[in-house]
Amino acid sequence: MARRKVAAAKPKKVVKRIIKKRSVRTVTNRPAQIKADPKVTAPYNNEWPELPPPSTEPWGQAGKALEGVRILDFTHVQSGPTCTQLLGYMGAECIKVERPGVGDITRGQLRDVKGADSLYFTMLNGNKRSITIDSKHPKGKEILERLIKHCDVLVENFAPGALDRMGLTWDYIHKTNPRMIVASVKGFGPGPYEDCKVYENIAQCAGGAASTTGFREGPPLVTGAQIGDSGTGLHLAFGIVTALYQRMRTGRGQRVLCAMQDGVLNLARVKLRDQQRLGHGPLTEYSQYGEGIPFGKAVPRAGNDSGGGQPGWILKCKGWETDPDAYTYFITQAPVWGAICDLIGKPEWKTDPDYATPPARLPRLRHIFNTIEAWTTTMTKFEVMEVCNKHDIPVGPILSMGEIAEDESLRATGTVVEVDHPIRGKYLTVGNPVKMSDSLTEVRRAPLLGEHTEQILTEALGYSAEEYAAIKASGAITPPEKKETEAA
Ligand code: CAO
Repeated sequence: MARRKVAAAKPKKVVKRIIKKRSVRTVTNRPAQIKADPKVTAPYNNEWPELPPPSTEPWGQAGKALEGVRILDFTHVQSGPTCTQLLGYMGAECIKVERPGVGDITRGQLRDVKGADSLYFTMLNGNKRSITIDSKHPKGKEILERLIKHCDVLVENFAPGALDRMGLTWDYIHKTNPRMIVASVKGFGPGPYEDCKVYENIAQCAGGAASTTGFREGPPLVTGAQIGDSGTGLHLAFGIVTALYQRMRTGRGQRVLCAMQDGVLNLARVKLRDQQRLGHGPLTEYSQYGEGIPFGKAVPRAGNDSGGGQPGWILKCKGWETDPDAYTYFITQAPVWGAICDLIGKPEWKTDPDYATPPARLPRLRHIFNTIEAWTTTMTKFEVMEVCNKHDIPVGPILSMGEIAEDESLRATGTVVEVDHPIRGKYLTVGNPVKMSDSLTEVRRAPLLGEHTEQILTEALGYSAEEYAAIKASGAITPPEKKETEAA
């Protein structure tokens, strides 16, 4: 709106140029009939007349963001399931296909309650229905064909080539349903490693995160945040939603590929930034610089140094001797340096040329943080937070998972959600980290193996009761009969 007003105030020639420039950037693929109607004076961008008028429903009651989108969820372990769970949180209908009798391998991994699906599985597969299908059985293939026609997106993270070996090649899928989007997570993109199987930590290593994590004197470290799996799942979800948006114009699906190496590198991009900066001199904000230790050819591990331009470090707080998480992250942000000096009892540092400016402080960071730590150890991490916040000093307590599980505000916002499960009972899961004012998230428990097989076959895919009975008898949706010796 504001941009339009500015354009209207300019002389005609200039206006023309602005419109031309803008159309090149945003309107390239728009069908010819979609043109702004000069008669329409609605106070919104009316270059999209195919959109309905703005809803007058109360916020949150106009449906969910991805309502109507059907996902054929062929995912397992972590990366793929994170992606489809997020789409499910946004309102997409997720049909999870699992191998009869076996299911997603994580159902049985790291089990804490005997006979119940693990938290590994239940925390990654909420808001989905489960159907068991043997994808290599002829009848199973027939059901999958119906599912491909029924759904909008197929999401998978099998080992390279596994989907093709099931007969579900891109050509076959595209021919069967040209609107279908096929989204995949693989360990590596095309290249020397494309056929490799990959798990989380391999991706953290190959994506550059591990070599830049940890302490200089120690080995490379992986992080607890699952940036390879959940991080790539998140990237894939973004790709899928974008492909759905493009499909509105083109009418056709496309392939979306997220390699875990690429996803990790995307999250570690500031380290590739530093790699290039190294060519122009030492990385002055790294503590190593202040300690007079020369840099090598590649970005070193920087311990708890802040990744940005404002130096930071993890400091002990009261109780650190017995509580492994009694620490705070402390950032000596330049604009609040004066307040920091006053709080820690060093007002003279505000004018001392050795401490007054950020460049002067760089070679003394270790001493500065030791001095601040002498102050933070007199308070708990929460007291440090309270005192510093009053002065706009950026600090953050190191929260343990125990503290996060109990955090009332995270529960209130739906970031941590308690879910009830028929076998394991109540468990905590992470809800939707993305909050939308008009698409509210309901978190539903993970399905039991094959819980919705009959429902999906008969209600969604239209098989009659007789056909369902025949499918069941064929062995396509049930575990293979155990041989006598196996059963014994
Ligand atoms: N019916 C019949 N067969 C099925 C089936 C079904 N419903 N679902 C799966 N299968 C089969 C597959 O077709 C495959 O068989 P073939 O190898 O004979 O073609 C087989 O099960 C195993 O699939 P897989 O190779 O993907 O599984 P794996 O346990 O050996 O490997 C993993 C797991 C994660 C290493 C691999 O899938 C992978 O590299 N995926 C891509 C990267 C990724 O997502 N990694 C992150 C995982 S989370 O840490």
